[in-house]
Amino acid sequence: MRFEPGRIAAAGAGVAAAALGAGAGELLAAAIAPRTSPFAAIGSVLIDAAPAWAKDLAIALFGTGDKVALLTLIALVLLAVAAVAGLLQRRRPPWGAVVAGSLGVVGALAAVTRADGGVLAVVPSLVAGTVAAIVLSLLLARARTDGDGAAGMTRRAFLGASLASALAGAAMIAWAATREAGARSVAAIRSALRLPTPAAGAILPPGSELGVTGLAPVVTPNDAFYRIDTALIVPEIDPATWTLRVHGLVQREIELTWDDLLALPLVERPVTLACVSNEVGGDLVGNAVWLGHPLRELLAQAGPLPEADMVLSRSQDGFTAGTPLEALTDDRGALLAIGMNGEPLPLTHGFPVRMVVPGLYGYVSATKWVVDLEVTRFDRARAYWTDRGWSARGPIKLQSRIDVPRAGAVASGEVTVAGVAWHPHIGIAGVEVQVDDGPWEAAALAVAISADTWVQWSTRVELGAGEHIIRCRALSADGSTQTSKTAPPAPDGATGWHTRRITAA
Ligand SMILES: Nc1nc2c(c(=O)[nH]1)N[C@H]1C(S)=C(S)[C@@H](COP(=O)(O)O)O[C@H]1N2
Ligand SMILES: [Mo]
Repeated sequence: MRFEPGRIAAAGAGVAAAALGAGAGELLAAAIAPRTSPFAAIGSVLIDAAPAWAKDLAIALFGTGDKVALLTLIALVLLAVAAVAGLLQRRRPPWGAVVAGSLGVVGALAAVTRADGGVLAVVPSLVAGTVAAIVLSLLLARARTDGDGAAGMTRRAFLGASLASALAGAAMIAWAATREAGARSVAAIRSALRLPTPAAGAILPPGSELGVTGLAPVVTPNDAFYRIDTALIVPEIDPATWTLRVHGLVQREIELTWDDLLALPLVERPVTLACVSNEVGGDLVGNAVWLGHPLRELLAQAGPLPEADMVLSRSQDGFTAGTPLEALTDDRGALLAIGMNGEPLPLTHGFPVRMVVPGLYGYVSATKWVVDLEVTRFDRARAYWTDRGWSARGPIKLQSRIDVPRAGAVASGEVTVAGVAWHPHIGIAGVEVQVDDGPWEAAALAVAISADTWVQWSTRVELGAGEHIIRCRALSADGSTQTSKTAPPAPDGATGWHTRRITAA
């Protein structure tokens, strides 16, 4: 008997067809190039189009799981649209198939707009849409009026075909995802790399690490270092194919290969990196020992023209940052970095090459996977985040944070209060701590590694039983005191005093 699918069956057929289409698309993307994945293309477009508040919300809600959350959201929207396509195809063929097919067009459009897209990037999405449209029309094919209904299916065949499509689609997506995670050829190249030993190794002075339990270590291990970027799929760049072009307002263009870079003098410098999105008390800040070639020397080779005042750095995946030329040519030691804490840069932190500029927030300076430096002017070029309302200049603001004790209960009596303070490129002169509304008392500072790094601090306070409020504020080497005035991260960095509410028992 020919089966007339009801609404639920039709919606299910839509989902099954979309799953098979998506599976075919992801499979093909895995075969052509991971960066042509329809999901990733749509996700990347959404990330770039999202307003700042949505980005902040996603980071607040999901932290570094924000990307998984986004992919899940896209999958859910896709499933909903697919179910609607199924319903539509049942009532008004071929419009359901048209909707299913147009999902592929959306993916293809997203893919071509990517900086690293290329023409081939549309193929997986178009195939996905075509497969979904065909499978949906086949599943919901109506009996031809001139025949005996042979074009239709029995209930058993319909359910079997739908289930098989859905399972095959899911299996292909899973295969593509594990392949993406498993191939990791660039990860293997990275593991095998041995970086040259720098002429000037970084020296961590004794006394820079206080060793207080619960206090952020003075050098942040790579796997604990915060990660912020717009890359849904981490760029995988083989150093053998990496080049950096230095061009624009320069006397001589430069094209640098990985081997060229390794042959240049390398230095090691501890530098604290901070994200402009870091809330007061937040952990989007870390300190690492970076190995690299001074950008100042590289730019001197190129010879910036007198009218230049900005360097627009570009990553392989199209992110841009606009850095004041002066910050790259003065004596602060901005680096074209290849190493982080004695290892090649981790893939998520910019492998093989990134920028590190003491004193500037990451969004205006710390381009990961960097492939292009255009010497230009602030009145001519705009960068990724300045285009989205963030300040064009991004000096890191004076900040301090209490790490110990964390919010909650402590035993009353003498209590250790400890944290970190930073004003990169300027330096920290002191930290003061206040309990309830008492006087500000100076905390003891650890030995500073340099003005470019954060400094640990620690003190002991007397807490009687009951509720207490502990505040800290940093004193800068420039004579200023951390402001109590609160400001949100946008457009140029949060301010205010970090406060912990503690109950002593
Ligand atoms: N290619 C690329 N580089 C980037 C970004 C990005 O989105 N893409 N984000 C910047 C921002 S906002 C910050 S705070 C730092 C973070 O560097 P990390 O992830 O190594 O901590 O990278 C910067 N470099
Ligand atoms: Mo950032």
